[in-house]
Amino acid sequence: MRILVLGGDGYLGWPTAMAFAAGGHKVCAMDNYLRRTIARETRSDPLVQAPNLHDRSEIFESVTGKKIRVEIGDCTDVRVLENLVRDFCPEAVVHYAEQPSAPYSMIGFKEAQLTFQNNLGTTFNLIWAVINHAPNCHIIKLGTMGEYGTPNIDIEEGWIDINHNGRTHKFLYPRQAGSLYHTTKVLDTDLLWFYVRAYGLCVTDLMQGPVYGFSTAEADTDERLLPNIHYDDIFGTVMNRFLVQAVADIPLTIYGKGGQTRGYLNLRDTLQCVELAIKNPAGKGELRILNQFTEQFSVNSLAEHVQRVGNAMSLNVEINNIENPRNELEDHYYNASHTGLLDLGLKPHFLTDDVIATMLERVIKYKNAIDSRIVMPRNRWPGM
Ligand code: USQ
Repeated sequence: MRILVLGGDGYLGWPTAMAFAAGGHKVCAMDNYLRRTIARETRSDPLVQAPNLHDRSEIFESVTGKKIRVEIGDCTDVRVLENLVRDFCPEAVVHYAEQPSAPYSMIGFKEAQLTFQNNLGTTFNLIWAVINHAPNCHIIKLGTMGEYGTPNIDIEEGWIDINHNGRTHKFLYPRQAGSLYHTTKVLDTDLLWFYVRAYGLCVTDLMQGPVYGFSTAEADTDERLLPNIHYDDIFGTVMNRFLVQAVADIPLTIYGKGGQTRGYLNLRDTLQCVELAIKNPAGKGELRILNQFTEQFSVNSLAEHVQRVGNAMSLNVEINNIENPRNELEDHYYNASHTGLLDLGLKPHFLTDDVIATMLERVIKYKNAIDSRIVMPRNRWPGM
């Protein structure tokens, strides 16, 4: 298939591009280096500085013999995106081209505006590029479990039947996100749902939880192909942060009480899920929503697990409940359905002791590169 990966330089975008190219698909990876720019501006550099996208693609080709076409361009410019879609004629587009950090989106007006304009702008332009130049193309959009927030009822997979005054109708499950970043994803979903109804687009919205891990088939062959490993307070997701903290002798930074519960998944399972979505496309005129995670954990349980495995490896892992820089519930009900991807054939890689030990070993190799100044939260979110 011809697969276009928007945001192809990202933590998930680059491994996705490699996985499809390795699988024999024709892949084009597009990126405007927004994450690299923000990381530089906010002093949030990754553990290993990845080669630029052209160089990554050359290294990938030298290792595998397979090609990844690279386009450096900004999806908020509709002409750039339309030209690419017209030229490449994708049968599937995987859309990661968004500012992905909740903390960044909460710093102030400039950061909120960038997140809002970039995230909504890219989705809107992609929709129109597909309508005009590839109307049968399957859009696979990376949404987030954070769209649902932490309601005091079970979270369904995208949709819910509402019974009102004796009549029933199916609606998008209610969304109430906790950051501006997550709210842009709510708006993305509404935008896609409108254009699915209006133009019969074919869309899969993947509601993904926080991802952890750095291991993929390609990265395990050659470390120059590693995904971006962020551990700072802006781009680092909680599990990756804990792994780096454990290696750097920094007590694990549990925000507040640590009862915050989310659905987590291994990076390898992100790749599986996206592949399953592409192999089993949504129908024409369908917005299919799949909750993309494999296991639910509280922050406390993640920290205790890393501590136990780390200490067995002779690391001296401590835990510290620090003041929560975010505005979120720290003790709440959480029970989210996630059967759709399992039904499509997902075989989860669970968070076992071995998985944690392997990730810690990988981080230990780069211990000297850890910058402890970028670990603690540097910005407080506004209160209510
Ligand atoms: N947390 C800590 N200590 C830390 C970092 C985080 O206790 O040092 C807590 C947070 O307060 C939060 C939970 O861990 O309650 C998860 O935080 P996170 O930074 O791993 O995840 P989040 O900011 O929600 O965002 C990440 C990705 C985002 C994706 C989202 C999925 O950056 O792109 O959409 O995970 S979800 O969380 O399900 O919305």
